Amino acid sequence: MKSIISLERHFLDQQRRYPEARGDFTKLFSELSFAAKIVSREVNRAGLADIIGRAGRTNIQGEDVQKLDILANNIFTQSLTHLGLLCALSSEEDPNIIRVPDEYPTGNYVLNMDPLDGSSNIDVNVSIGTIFSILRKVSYAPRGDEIDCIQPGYKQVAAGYVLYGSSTMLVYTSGQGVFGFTLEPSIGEFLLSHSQIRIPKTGKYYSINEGYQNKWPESIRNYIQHIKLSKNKGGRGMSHRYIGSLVADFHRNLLKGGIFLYPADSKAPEGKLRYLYEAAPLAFIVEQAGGKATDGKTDIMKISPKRLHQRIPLFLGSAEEVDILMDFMNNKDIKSREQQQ
Ligand code: AHM
Ligand code: MG
Repeated sequence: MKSIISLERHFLDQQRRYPEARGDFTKLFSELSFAAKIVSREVNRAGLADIIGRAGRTNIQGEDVQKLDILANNIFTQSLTHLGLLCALSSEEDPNIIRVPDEYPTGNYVLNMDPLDGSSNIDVNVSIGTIFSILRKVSYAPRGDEIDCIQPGYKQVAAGYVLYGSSTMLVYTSGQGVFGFTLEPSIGEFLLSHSQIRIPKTGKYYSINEGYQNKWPESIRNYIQHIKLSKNKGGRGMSHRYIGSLVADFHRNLLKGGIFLYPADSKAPEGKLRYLYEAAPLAFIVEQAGGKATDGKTDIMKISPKRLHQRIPLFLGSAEEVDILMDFMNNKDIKSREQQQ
């Protein structure tokens, strides 16, 4: 019989392989996954909010009902700050870093997160996700400083996401490949379902908001036109898939192959997505899976962010698809590349 590996057992196994490991990640991921299970339950019950009361109102028990993204922020923050492993964290929901309160011990890590990404999909029962990035503390401030959170992607020690989809999945990397766990609701455990995920070198899906076509730079317009008409994918060109939830679009492309694009455009000259808790963690994962991530000029992992909520153009996915995009962005001779293929 194939052995069933829980998230906890996976981390204990990993811990045994590295004698210097102190079990920090075992504890941190155990708490992260606990918070994810609670958020997953709340996301699954979200439709009932219409019946029992919505945000800003009280529910049937007279308790305040919080908006799901605020609720997710509180659940993750409260679960992660008491462990003694973090000194601070940052969140899309908070303008400043959140220091671990005085009553709890501090640790040597910080965590950046988007507690519930895909805000336009929250109220309509469409897949959404949580994204997180873990870094080592670099300041001398006992309870952390902004500079602990604002670090380049290559400094991440682990990153991951939780996808609240047809099932709930937790996918992570700590630089030893990418592992995916699926929540088995009947026993309430995340079980290893995807070991050492590799993104296909090429793929047939491209994900971009086509509604902004008129605002794209010319290189992106030409690229999208090219991949629609390209004869390379069995003569059919690439297929468009766009959910509007980064985690869901990324996850599909990770497993099936493809490319995700959120360029800078005339409406959002810096791009829309945030470096620290959207671009960098997904770049770490896609690179560990054999893919690539860029802002159009520089590898996402090599960029040094300057601000907590900095936005950035983001292109990531299968290595060969990102290479073709880069040829368009660098005005390379596309025809000669196609002839070589
Ligand atoms: P959010 O952090 O407000 O949820 O915005 C991020 C989301 C991503 O999940 C998604 O890729 C993108 O915004 C979709 O944006 P758009 O509606 O402009 O296509
Ligand atoms: Mg977001």
